[in-house]
Amino acid sequence: LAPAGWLTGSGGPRYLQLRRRIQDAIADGVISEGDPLPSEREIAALTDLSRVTVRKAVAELVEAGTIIQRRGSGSFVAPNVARVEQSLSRLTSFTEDMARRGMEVESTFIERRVCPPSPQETFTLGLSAGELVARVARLRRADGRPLAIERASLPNSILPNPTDVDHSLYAVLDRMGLRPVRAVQRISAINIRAEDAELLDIPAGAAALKIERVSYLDSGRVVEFTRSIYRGDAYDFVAELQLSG
Ligand code: 16G
Repeated sequence: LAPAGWLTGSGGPRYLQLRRRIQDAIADGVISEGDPLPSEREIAALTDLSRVTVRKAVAELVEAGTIIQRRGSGSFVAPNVARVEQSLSRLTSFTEDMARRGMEVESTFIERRVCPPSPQETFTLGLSAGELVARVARLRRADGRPLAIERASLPNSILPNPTDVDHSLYAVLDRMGLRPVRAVQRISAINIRAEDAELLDIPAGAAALKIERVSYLDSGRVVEFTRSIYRGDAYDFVAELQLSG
């Protein structure tokens, strides 16, 4: 193993010194995004620190999101992801939001079919007895980076062919004159489950936002019930508040 000069130095409690040196090495570009970190054992050998000290420094960096640990393959410098700032007051689509930022959207379909609704879909979409639901579930990327998983359910009477959704769901609704004009959105914090984490390329259990959107036509009819998982490290939701009076 080549001696890594950036791992040695002095000042303050030992694990904090090590933590700072690793942070400095990242800030200075000595090691960058996606680079593997030497193993705890290697760092201990290189620095003459105990493995307990090394583990403590690394654990703090993992906690801070600077380092990512993948079971079986070690530790890596976390990608320094730019955050997307998203307004909470405009009823726009993912495609429109990303286009406004000059970003290119790609979607991978996870599910796109007509099927019997779950009780929650029947209730939320206000389906009549026997009415089917159209489901469109997608992994959504902007400029190649996976940002969200969106699972949309619509009354089959509104979306007869979910396979019509090849790019933007709202563009399809627009064409049919069924673009929602109002929506209620609920945002909650979650720790992402393993299968969603894998799709979004983040560690299982990482912080994420679960967003439920129920959208309505002018007539009051529900158009969509969408459950989305957004990466916690990629999104800021911003709302403007006004003093009511
Ligand atoms: C947004 C909406 C989602 C909607 C989608 C349509 C949130 C949390 N979700 O991502 O409910 O179905 O846009 O996007 O904002 P599309 O027209 O690009 O398919």
